[in-house]
Amino acid sequence: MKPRIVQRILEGIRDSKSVCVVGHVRPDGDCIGSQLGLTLALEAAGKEVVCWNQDPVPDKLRFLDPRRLVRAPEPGCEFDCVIATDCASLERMGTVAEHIGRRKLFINIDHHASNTRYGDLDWVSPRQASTGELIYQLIKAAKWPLNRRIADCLFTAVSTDTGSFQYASTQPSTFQIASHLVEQGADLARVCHEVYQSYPLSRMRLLKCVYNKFRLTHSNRTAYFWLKKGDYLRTGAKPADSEGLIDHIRAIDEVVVACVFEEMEPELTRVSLRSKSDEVDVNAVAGLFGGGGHRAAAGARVPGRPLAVQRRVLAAVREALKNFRSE
Ligand SMILES: [Mn+2]
Repeated sequence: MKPRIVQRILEGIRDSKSVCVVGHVRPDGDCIGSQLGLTLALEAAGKEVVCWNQDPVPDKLRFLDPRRLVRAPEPGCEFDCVIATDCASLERMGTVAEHIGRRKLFINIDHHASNTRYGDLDWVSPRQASTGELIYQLIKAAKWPLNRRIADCLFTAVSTDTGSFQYASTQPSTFQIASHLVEQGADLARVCHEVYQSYPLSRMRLLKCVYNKFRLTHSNRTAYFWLKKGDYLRTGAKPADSEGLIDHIRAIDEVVVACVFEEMEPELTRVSLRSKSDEVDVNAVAGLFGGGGHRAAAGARVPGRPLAVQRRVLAAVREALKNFRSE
């Protein structure tokens, strides 16, 4: 059984020759895996496809893109169809949004509850743990062939957005899809090695400074740390190396909410939030600052002086923690 929206998306794709697949800034495994998996599937279905992201593929996901299909956007292009994957809003696309105006159809495929439904066709399914699962369902519904390269991309998407099948968002269907992907030839050992077992030394230096600097507040229910520009300079780490560092403080027993403040500009802070409790919705907290995401993982970019930003965000977290009842 195909949901109506999937049928309409497939009709739109069928009527398109040129397609542009786009994703969000600072792409993660779900974004890159979904973008590339869909791009490869569309290519195999005979479409002219380009795959755009404002930012380059993070080093640890490069193995998914040996042909370097993911490129920076170019001006002056025209498309029959643009498909956004894992992108909660137009703003999340960054500069890509400026170059996709000339299109006939705009399709939005995503699993963020905060999605602003900016497409002509919006398939937003917050129940799914990853956008990769939606792309898998689309490929299956279309009966496009699913080769091992596509399987690698989609497995990476599912695996990374579920924290290796650990987050509460993981459903029985998540395992079923992952199982099909392994059947289709997804190289589990390769994916897990590249994604989880090979970090640059610079990231470990950054982690060292996280362990030195993290703070606890709200009776140890909130843990947070700052990443300043100087931390990157000193350690030689890249912004992509900060991915997942938050899990190290999230993992502290007493902690319910983990928070990372990252200096983007002197008066612009990127805030990442994680919640370990169903009762504490960090998507709502991020929403107060113009951001969004999921109940358990969300973020925002907040203007203002760093310490003022920290004070406001931690105050909002404290409010959200009032819903938390420890047993
Ligand atoms: Mn995602």
